[in-house]
Amino acid sequence: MEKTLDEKKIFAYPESLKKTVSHYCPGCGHGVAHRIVCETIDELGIRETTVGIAPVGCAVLIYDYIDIDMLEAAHGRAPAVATGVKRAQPDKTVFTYQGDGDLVAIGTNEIVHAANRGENITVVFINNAIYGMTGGQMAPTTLVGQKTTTTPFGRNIANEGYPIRACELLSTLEGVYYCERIALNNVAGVVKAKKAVKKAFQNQLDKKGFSFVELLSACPTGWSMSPVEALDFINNEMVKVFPPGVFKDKDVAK
Ligand SMILES: Cc1ncc(C[n+]2csc(CCOP(=O)(O)OP(=O)(O)O)c2C)c(N)n1
Ligand code: SF4
Repeated sequence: MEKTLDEKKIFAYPESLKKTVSHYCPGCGHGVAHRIVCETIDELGIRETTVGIAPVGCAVLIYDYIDIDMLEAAHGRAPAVATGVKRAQPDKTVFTYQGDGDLVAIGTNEIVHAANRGENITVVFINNAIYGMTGGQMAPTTLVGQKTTTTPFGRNIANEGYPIRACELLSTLEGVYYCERIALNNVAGVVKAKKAVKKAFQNQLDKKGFSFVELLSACPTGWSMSPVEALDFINNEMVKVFPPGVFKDKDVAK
């Protein structure tokens, strides 16, 4: 049967997303997040002028999946590399794509200072509450009581402290223009995430400043869950600690 116009739009394959097999596990949130970034780049018509900075973590191979210019940064250093690229080539649209181990563990210093400087870059932060790539160790975002390979009895506040909330932390900084968190666990979340990522890129094109989007993302392998259980975990547990919402939007504050 001939597809309707809406169906054609939904099923259209983003030009920027390479047609290749990915290494991500079944049910992993990275694939959905990649597609959201690619649709955004295509819709804004910035494929030839965008530079992405890849993280270290499961998304280290993002440059194999997104058909744009990309650079690889050392673990956690993507905001510093993005700063350099953007300052050297201000006409380029520059974004980082980072996991929670990358962004709020080894790279905490980098993200805080890039945000505080108000760099006109876009950050897509994938919070899956664990170190996925290296075998499911505790991340700063691991929930209290959550079992990981380094907290086999569950994260214990007395030993490991509390989960770090990146949006709450960064939104206190004057340099941040826009900061939003979305749960990537159902269709409504995917639609909201697309809107937020597009806004974060558009802000940069409009020279508004530092824009940050956090996506709560499933890691079924690291969490030892099925893909469906992992989506439920986001819905039932993660959002309690990391509530979705807009933490800062200077457009609205005006
Ligand atoms: C300097 C340095 N330290 C440690 C590592 C090992 N390492 C690779 S990925 C990673 C954690 C990645 O976790 P996250 O950023 O949450 O991404 P995910 O794999 O969950 O998507 C670590 C510690 C490294 N590659 N480089
Ligand atoms: S380990 Fe987790 S984050 Fe990494 S590819 Fe698998 S599901 Fe995705």
